[in-house]
Amino acid sequence: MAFDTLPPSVHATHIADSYPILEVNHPAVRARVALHGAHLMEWTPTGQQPVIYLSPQAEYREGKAIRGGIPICWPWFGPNESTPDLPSHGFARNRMWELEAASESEKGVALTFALQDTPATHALWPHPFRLELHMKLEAELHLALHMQNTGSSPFTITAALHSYLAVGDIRRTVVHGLDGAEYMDTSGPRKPGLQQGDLHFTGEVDRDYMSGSTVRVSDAGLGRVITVQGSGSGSTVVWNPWIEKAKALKDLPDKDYLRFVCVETANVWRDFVTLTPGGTHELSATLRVE
Ligand code: TA6
Repeated sequence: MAFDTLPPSVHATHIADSYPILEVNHPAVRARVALHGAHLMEWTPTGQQPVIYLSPQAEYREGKAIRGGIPICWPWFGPNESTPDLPSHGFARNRMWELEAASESEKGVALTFALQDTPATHALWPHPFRLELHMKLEAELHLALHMQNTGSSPFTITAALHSYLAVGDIRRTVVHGLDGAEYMDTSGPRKPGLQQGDLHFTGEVDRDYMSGSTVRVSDAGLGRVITVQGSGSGSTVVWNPWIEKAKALKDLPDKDYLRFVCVETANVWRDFVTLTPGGTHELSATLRVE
């Protein structure tokens, strides 16, 4: 849709050359979304501090994923298993999406973005597809990634809504809701494990959990709890890079590993999704803060 027909609370601007973003200034919520990746950069319900972490060193150029926010990992999560040279976490987060719809109500703003296959995506992955990302930016945040196989042969995907949740201090942050879940530790050579009790952070954590249960992130630093409730998902990824891996990420300040935890509503590991021709799947997440 044309940017000159946006509802009054939504404003289009550029954060860098050829890099449009939408800014939402609504009585219930402030938010920013990049067309690149349909990438949510900010979600701040009125009366709260930003709920989503965004790196002050994030780079804004086509083909480079924004560090922080909520990257859309699709059609594969992590390294591509058969061709490791392909971009990590797929290509959906590295391409310009179309804005298809924007509306507002007294509760907030709704935006719909779309991405379809092109010759450039076929060079990376040979399947016709259509993605729609439906975003509700309100006192709660709702993201629904709708995927469709528009081709004539089946394909299999893995995916994640890679939410970077802002916390006051990772060392005083606890993730609840994964007790008893089987996980694959991917911080080094893959190692299976079983979560016992709540998850505390005393070093790097990079785990794919076989659990689609609601997760609560309690953050003693900012004195709040963020709830992540998924649907269409049987897996959850939790990541914090800790000291050494944070230092290796050029687009992240060294100390900012203290300021976020990724809790990602996912379809990963054994929870992959196969779409037959015409088939659809929806992966969605609702975030609340209290
Ligand atoms: O979700 C966890 C993870 O897959 C980690 O292994 C870590 O590398 C992170 O995502 C960030 O990946 P990126 O490609 O954005 O640097």
